[in-house]
Amino acid sequence: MIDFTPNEEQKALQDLARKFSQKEIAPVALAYDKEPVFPEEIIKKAHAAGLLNLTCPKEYGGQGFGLVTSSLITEEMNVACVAISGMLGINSLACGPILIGGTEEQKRRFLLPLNQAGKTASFGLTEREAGSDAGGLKTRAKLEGDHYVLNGQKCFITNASYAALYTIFATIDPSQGTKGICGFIVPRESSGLSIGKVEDKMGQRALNVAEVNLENVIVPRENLLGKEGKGFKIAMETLDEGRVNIATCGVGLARAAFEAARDYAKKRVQFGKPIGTFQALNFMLADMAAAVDSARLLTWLAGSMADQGKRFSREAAQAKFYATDVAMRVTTDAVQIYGGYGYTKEYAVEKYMRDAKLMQIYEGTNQVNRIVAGGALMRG
Ligand code: COS
Repeated sequence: MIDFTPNEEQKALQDLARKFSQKEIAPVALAYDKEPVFPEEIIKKAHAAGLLNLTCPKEYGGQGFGLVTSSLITEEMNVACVAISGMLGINSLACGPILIGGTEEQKRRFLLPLNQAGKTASFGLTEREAGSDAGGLKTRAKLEGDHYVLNGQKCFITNASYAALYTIFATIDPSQGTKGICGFIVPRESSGLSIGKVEDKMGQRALNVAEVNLENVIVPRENLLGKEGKGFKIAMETLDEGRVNIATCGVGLARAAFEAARDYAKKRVQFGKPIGTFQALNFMLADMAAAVDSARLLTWLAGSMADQGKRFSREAAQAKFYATDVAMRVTTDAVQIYGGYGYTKEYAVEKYMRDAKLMQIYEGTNQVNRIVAGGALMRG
């Protein structure tokens, strides 16, 4: 029997997340969009409410939830604001490499204090010349005695300005391609690490995205994740989970846009009738609702495979590209249903549409995610 009904614990968590996000996030979402600042107070409150580090095991200071439960919670947060929720959820991506490739000692030493203090981290893979082609990264790591020396630059790094630690990917030998890549835990206070340009973005404006400069950064040998050359696989496995999270963000955002458009279409009267009763718009709303529901089901499928310990790269990739394409389409349709008002800053739907665009680009463009899903189909 297949049951899509959340259990009692999941319902309580969903309810907690809904109440939290409607009280703490939704009222300030537009203000943060206008004037982006680090949502420190919201992070503190989310930490106190048990809404941070959802999938990190309890022994390392997380909540120990599976990906499906995490998705139920995260959807509620993203209905309120994807950018602020992105800042709250960043540790699942940033700390993923430590959970996947780290030793017990590394997990206790780095994750426990970070999570207990409610601090945030960053995931450093992307570079100017290595975006979709992550295996072509140029940041160098050179072993010198008991430490590595890192040199290079990372770009488009979420939460870079505020992270307490970074998981950084660098190569010990570019001629080895993906097999030369290593993952490192780099604390913020490491000398030679500095933050470069902060991006001024079209949407998701409260999501801090910046460059990280690495100039002769000394990283102790014990901060290497796994063995030398295993970094690329660690990064890819981290992105599998990250893509389920982004799919969830897409579902949350699409739901917010659909609900706003539906409510508006019930109230807005033209030609003597609510506009939602005209078939042209009524069919649009029906398509939007079906798209949100189907994106959610694909996301839960990927999450449930992960929770069962199965390989879920294909399902994660297809959920990511599908749900975020849905978010783009549904937010665009929401603006259309609002008409001229939808294009103004008076209503949230114009923010939704700007926020949606980034989702089709980050954690692997939707074209790259189709490569991942399509490749798996041909192999499998
Ligand atoms: N899990 C485990 N291993 C994986 C994996 C995964 N999800 N994906 C790839 N690998 C392994 C492959 O099996 C291969 O191993 P072997 O060499 O032992 O056979 C190795 O990693 C290299 O894989 P591949 O040949 O597919 O690498 P490519 O250089 O062709 O890159 C893509 C593949 C394009 C999928 C990858 O570079 C990618 O995901 N790019 C986008 C990066 C991204 O999402 N950036 C966003 C950063 S956060 S905003």
